[in-house]
Amino acid sequence: MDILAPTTILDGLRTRLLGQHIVLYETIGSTNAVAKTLAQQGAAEGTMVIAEGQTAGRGRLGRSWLAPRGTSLLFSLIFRPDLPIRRAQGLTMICGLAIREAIREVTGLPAQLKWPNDVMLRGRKAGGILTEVSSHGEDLDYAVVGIGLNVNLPVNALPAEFRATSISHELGHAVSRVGLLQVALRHVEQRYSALQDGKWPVKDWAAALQTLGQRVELHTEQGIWQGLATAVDAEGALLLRLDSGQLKRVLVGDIVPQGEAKQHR
Ligand code: BT5
Repeated sequence: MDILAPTTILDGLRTRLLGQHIVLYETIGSTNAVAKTLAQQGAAEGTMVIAEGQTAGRGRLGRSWLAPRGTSLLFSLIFRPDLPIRRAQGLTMICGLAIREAIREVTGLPAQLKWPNDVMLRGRKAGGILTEVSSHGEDLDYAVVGIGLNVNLPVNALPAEFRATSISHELGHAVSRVGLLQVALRHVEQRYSALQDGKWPVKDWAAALQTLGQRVELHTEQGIWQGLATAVDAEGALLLRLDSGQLKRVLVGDIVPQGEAKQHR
């Protein structure tokens, strides 16, 4: 098992901003919760909170993120972007794209993304992204993007109904979490600086989504719909063509390939 330590992470990191200030825990409730507190207290953009284990790792909509200690990358980044709040999904997009690129670069595995926030390997979930924001009126004050990635994790350590996988499971051997993290942070930084220069990532994101063009079942708090996932709009909402022909726009939900719906939750 490789050990996460600020000195080894900083050694060869080669970013200007991201991860230059590291707050590391052996075990913490949730790195997102800590990062939000630090952001409220004025922590610098690029600050990274990272942990070997979490006791209250969170997903979206009150769900949990599970990761046996020492097996995963569990980290949260603080951003202070010049963006309206309705564009916050752009941060989820760039981080998803960067993680996908890092996995491809370091392992050669053809990682994909799944709308809205999953990192996928061979059709199974290997990682998730949780973006939490604080705003001043229409504008973002700060955003915390939390990333959980199953790196060196035996798949049977997680409940079967998660339909999860990990990098080591797909590769057949362990990889260096520090090396993967460094590459990921470099890619996030490149994409973040493009975003700050006004390059909106939705086109790249849509191209990386395995979801588009599939018939899916979409679960939302308002109900369940079936249809064809046709596109995403600029804000990252999914456009679903219902069987009735109506086009439905959804910002928050979970999408499951048809036939797998019952195993999902
Ligand atoms: C997510 O939520 O996928 C976002 C997960 C973000 C976790 C990171 S870890 C570092 C940072 N600090 C935090 O506290 N959180 C972030 P969602 O789309 O709601 O998916 C959650 C669902 O994924 C759960 O209900 C399970 O079904 C499944 N799940 C939980 N742990 C998993 C794992 N290790 N691998 C694959 N699936 C998992």
